[in-house]
Amino acid sequence: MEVICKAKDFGRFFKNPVLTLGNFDGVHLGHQRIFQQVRRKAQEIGGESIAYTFAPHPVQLLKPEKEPFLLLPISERIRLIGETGMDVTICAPFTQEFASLTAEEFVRDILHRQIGVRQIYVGQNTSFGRGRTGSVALLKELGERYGFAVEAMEAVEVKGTLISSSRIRRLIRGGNIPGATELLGRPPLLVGEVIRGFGRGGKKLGFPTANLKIEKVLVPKPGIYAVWAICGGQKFPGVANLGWNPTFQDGKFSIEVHILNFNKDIYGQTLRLEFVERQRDEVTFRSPEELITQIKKDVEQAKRILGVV
Ligand code: ADP
Ligand code: RBF
Ligand code: MG
Repeated sequence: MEVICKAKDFGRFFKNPVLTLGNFDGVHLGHQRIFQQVRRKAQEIGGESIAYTFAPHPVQLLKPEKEPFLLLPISERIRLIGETGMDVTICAPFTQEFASLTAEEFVRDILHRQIGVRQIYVGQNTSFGRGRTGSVALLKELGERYGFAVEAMEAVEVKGTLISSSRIRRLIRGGNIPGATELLGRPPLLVGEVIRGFGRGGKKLGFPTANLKIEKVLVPKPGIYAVWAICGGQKFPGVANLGWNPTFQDGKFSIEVHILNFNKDIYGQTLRLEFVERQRDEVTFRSPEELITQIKKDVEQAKRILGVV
């Protein structure tokens, strides 16, 4: 997939562009359904399928103090859009200037003049442009003027309830990983760089843990989780701990994973965790020995969950 992030590059010629517009946070099943439709149409008319998105998220620009709520950092959002088979992602820098475009200006200057869009697919309650006044109705009206078609897609339901990023956030905040996975159409994940911790996992406990530094995103409820850890293109079973290590009174929140049957220095590398199931709450043990006994049980339980006995 081609990724276009610089305003000056938006002007490249696109052949019969079929486009969808949105934040696509989570790249969930609803988004995936829209991408599928965009790709199908592009194939039909011999055109290019384009996802048009923005970064940073408007709320991050306008209210940077707000607690993180995004499901994915922008790099993962783009990577997952690529996995759906789209031809192009345009990621517009969401600047004050960009935010000040009215809905009409956005459609005329960007979608029509720059991209030359032929067909647009959006969700029914999509909104865009300054003051979020742009709607499906406005797109349809402008489509007649500028010569593109617009189709509003029905929201996707799973077991009778609508998929939305806010529902998925609630499930992840509550530690309900299977529930979130069902709506995402993929496992919830965290990505980060492996950093140094207190150097205690391997030496003191016999369970080294790769500690992650992540971007500002929503983190699952603190606790112990069965995960798949992806590193250097390989996937390993693991057991992760999201918490404050209260047994040691660090007072510092950490995201760490013990990778099973693994023994390599991976400091500085990028590690991705795919969450599978929450196992328990983090507890304060009276001694490191008691914690070790519990971690051994956690490892066995994680193996059963992941099916790697
Ligand atoms: P730190 O406090 O710096 O995280 P640890 O004692 O927890 O130190 O050791 C973690 C480091 O050990 C990881 O960053 C990784 O480079 C390495 N390592 C070796 N084996 C493993 C394993 N099975 N799981 C996780 N990390 C491992
Ligand atoms: N620390 C705690 O204080 N309480 C826990 O319940 C706890 N559970 C853990 C479970 C697993 C599977 C792992 C890998 C770590 C756990 N830890 C827990 C974190 C542990 O204290 C930490 O890995 C070391 O202190 C090294 O930073
Ligand atoms: Mg560690």
